[in-house]
Amino acid sequence: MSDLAAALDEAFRTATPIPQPEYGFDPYETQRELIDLRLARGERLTGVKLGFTSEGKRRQMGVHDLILGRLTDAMCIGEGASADVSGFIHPRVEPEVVYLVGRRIESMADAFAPGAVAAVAPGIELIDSRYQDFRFSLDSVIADNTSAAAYVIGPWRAYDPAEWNLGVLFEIDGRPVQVGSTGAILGDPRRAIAEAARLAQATGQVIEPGAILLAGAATPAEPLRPGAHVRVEIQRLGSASFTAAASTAEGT
Ligand code: OOG
Ligand code: MG
Repeated sequence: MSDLAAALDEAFRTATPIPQPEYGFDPYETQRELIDLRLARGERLTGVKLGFTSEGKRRQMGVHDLILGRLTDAMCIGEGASADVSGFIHPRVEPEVVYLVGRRIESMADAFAPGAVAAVAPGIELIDSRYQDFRFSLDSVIADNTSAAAYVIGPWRAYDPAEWNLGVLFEIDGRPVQVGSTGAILGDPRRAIAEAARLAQATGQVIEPGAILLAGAATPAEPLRPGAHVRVEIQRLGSASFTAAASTAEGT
């Protein structure tokens, strides 16, 4: 295993950020090693996530290309739940569209086949860079499993491809903090499954039926403070929310 994968895993487990590496690592290979460490501890893969699909996110983080990360069951926060966030370093939250993958995706052709997407839900992603100051290059954030930390999925609905450009309202403590539209995702979020297929194929992954796909935030991310109530509402799709339980380490 590479030194970088071991260092990122340690940063995750101890909530202690590390300086970002500059060169000498294979981004997707390091990500795979990092996830293998989690699978070896008993976690199970639940799906994949795209990153930097919207201009708002690319501008916020100073990057220019799409990235693919892996999700596990340990990252899932129940809809409406109160989640302990004391184990995160500098968490941020962002609104996501979540797709339920309906068939095995190994190639771009699979992504265009009928039934590739079975259902859709509103979601929230919690990202937490394992690098100091939440700063990274495209390669270093890929190695860090694209900052994936946790996710919430709201109620599933049958997938209707005609409903693709929908309003997004993102609220913290009942106040709107970001407003956008799902059309900001790749210019059309229906492209997400094909982009995920392309990146999965390029990095030697297969997306299994039943996997979830986070299509990438439609707006920039917001810092997550302990105690915050976070909610996303997507037109026609409904809402998802969770509450960040106050950090026990601070005794609050
Ligand atoms: C990387 C993850 C990007 C998205 O939805 O664009 C991402 C980061 O911003 O730290 O999840
Ligand atoms: Mg995201």
